[in-house]
Amino acid sequence: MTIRRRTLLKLSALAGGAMILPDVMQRALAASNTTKVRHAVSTPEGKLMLAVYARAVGLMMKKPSTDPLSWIFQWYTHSTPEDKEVELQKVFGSTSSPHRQMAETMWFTCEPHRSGNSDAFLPWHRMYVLYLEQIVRDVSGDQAFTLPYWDYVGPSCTPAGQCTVLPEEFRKPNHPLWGSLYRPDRNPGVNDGKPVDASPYGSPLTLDCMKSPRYRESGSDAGFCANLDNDPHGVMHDNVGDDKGMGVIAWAANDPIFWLHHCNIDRIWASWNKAGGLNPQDTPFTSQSWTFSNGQGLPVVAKVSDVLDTTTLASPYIYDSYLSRPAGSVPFSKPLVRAASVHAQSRLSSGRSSAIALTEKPVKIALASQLRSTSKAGFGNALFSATQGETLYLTLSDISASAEVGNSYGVYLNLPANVTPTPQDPSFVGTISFFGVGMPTHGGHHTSTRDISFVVTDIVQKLTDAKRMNQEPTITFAPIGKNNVNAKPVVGSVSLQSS
Ligand SMILES: [Cu+2]
Repeated sequence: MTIRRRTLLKLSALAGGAMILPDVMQRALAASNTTKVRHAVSTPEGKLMLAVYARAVGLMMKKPSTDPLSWIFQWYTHSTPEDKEVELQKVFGSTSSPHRQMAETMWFTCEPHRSGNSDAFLPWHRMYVLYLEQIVRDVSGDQAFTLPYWDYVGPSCTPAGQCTVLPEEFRKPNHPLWGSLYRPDRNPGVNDGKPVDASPYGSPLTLDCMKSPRYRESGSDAGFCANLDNDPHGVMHDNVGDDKGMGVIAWAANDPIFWLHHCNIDRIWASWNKAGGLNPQDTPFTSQSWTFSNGQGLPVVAKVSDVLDTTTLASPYIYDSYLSRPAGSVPFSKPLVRAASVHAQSRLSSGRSSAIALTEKPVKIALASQLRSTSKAGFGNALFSATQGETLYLTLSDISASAEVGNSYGVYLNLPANVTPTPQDPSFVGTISFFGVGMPTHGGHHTSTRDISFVVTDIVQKLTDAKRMNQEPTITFAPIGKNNVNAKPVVGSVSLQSS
């Protein structure tokens, strides 16, 4: 103590009377609003945080469901397993209380999936994770806690081949500490340590969403937010959970891995911003707000404009590492997309609708184009000479379902008839996740649709070189895992465009 006081006096003298505190003391004084660091769960720091999380989850699971700090209350904030009114009645009966009022306001507010307000996907989940993190701090009594993230994609994903294995702490049902992180409702093999992206239940996780230069849909590009919502977000949900777990909206947030997954989704957003991606600034977007519970169980209203930058929040945070955009990314500097020139499009067949119904078997459709390919050059070369170095997009619009599908579909370009669809095939383009598509909205039967896009310039080049692009293209949709046959998954339209 003496030493510290002396140091302080000396520093004050040096600064000519101005108060300068040694770093240690400054940090102590500013503890409440110091920038905190979120760590990968695979690091020693991340493991320490995971132990705090596991203890807090166990405590939250013991709290009554009427308590905003309980596990169920937080899970239901995302979505209720049954109709919201039914669940409110089950938990609160017909009595009115401040907590019931909070539940009425907060439950089932996963805005993007509930209403189809897809731009809100990232800010709503940033808030959801942020307040859960505060609750864990208060429930555990550890104010230094930060939520670890599951680093399952990208070059920092380590150890190679193992980073898509569900961390072992989530797979120990009878362990006194880690048991709270276990859930049985996961796809076959996931709780045995099989990589979640492996066939037949899993699909590859990518950072292809970061190739998008805009947050929102723009021309042929469905935008960073919608593409991220699909892959790796939705694909990971489908990879991990079954229809009483991560695979469907209603149950997803009951699995403790949900939060580490969404922490990584938040990191991908922060990484895209760091690389130069701009968030929308219009008032209809930035003024949206939702209610959450703080660490004391009191309601707080969070506004989108407050959470667009993690470093300027009331409780700022950064990540221990960020991701770079993958090869083939569309430059941010590229001017806003003009009316895209359409080169191939799924054509109305004899019926009135061009919608493509997906089934439990692979479905193949042909794209029709006005582009005339000479037999010598082939379609691929004709396409390249017509588009002159522009980016080629495969855009899937109006993806819908009449109920939650519970799995994904692999998308293939010009897959030869005799070839079995696997993600290792050069025709593999990416994955459509139906996570969150086909969920009935609260109080109604409306289902939201989704648009997604893939940058396919490199794939078209590879297929052209391999002479797989000689004819007008075909698209194959192959199911991954087991789907809900009653869900009627549909892709409204498909187009291959340049912009
Ligand atoms: Cu999610």
